Amino acid sequence: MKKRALITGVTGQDGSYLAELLLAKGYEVHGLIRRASTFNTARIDHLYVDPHDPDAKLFLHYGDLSDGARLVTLLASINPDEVYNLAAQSHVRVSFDEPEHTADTTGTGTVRLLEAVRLSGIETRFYQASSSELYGATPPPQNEETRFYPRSPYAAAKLYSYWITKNYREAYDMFAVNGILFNHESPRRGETFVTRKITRAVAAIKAGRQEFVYMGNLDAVRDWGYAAEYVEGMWRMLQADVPDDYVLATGTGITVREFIEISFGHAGLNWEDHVRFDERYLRPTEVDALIGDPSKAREKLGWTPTIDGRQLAKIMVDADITALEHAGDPWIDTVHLDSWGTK
Ligand code: NAP
Ligand code: F7E
Repeated sequence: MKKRALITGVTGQDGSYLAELLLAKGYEVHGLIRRASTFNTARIDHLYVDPHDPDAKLFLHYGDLSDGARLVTLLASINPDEVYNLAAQSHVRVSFDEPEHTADTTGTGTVRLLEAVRLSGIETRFYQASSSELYGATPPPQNEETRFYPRSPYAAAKLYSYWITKNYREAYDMFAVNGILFNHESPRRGETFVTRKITRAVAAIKAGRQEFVYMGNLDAVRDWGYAAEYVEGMWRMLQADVPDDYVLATGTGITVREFIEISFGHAGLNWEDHVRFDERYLRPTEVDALIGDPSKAREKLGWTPTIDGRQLAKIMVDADITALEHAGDPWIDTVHLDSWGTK
């Protein structure tokens, strides 16, 4: 029997890789998309087949995590075997500017979706996109037992989502799990997250289109992994015999400065000639260091990442240089699932 999945946030970085993975596994995939005045489906356009085509396996539905009634009717009509809640206002710095909106989508949105599962009466497995930001001020290494100490409106909203997911598991015997994912990146990463901001700047500087890039705190340490590998971990969590929460991380941390050095160096540039400081990129409260311990996922799910931040910097620089050379092509992705570890 073909399985059916619903992905919220299907137009995002992770949603696009997860849709690819599930389609490759033979799933029928449904994605929630937001109505916008311009198209917002660039990351999944290569997967889309006209729904009139009998081979169509990806179906998109308008909806929003702020609209609970819509979520109930959608879930009842799709009746998915698996629900992946990836939708969120996911930018930490932006969450300080829009705390209430962030609480509504990144926090309350999760309980709307869980309630929609419960009220529609369907039997489904539920994945919640939790985050290493939950650990915030607690020093590394961080694992499933580490104390949470959120340091932003984003992290506080994700903390609510973490606990409400656990509560629905215990209260209603739902197969509902939290994937506590450390930063994961790719050539599809949103352009304002630090890695992609850096690698796009490197490509533009290399091409002579830009001279400087303005950055905030270069001392922050992050455990950067590769998004295509992390969606495999999400899927594995929903295939387990019992619902549980897992950390996904590489176990290796580097500073923003080192990511910059590697990225510029890979393109034959000296970063100190091009990187300038702008305090607007600082956060009112910063998360100094996140380095995850993925032992539990390795032992119980057999999940092992192969690409760390140093390799990612080079993969992303190459992809952005190629994208710029082919400017006009909306989406150039040099890294696919079948080439893990080869770049
Ligand atoms: P992303 O690229 O920012 O994608 C977010 C997705 O959520 C987009 O599809 C966006 O739609 C959608 N969305 C935002 N608000 C929505 C709303 N109110 N209703 C419906 N959809 C909405 O994020 P990502 O990097 O793929 O991350 C996926 C999830 O994992 C997020 O929940 C994020 O917080 C979490 N997470 C990410 C990381 C990481 O390092 N990437 C680590 C830990 C946890 P539009 O395309 O229309 O904007
Ligand atoms: O910042 C520093 C910044 O915005 C990383 C989200 O996916 O991962 C992500 O959150 C670090 C921070 O990601 C700039 O201060 C310096 O210390 O790429 P980021 P994030 O805040 O770690 C977690 C796990 C999530 O769950 C989130 O959804 O880089 N930094 N200068 C900068 N950051 C940005 N964005 N821009 C700068 O110019």
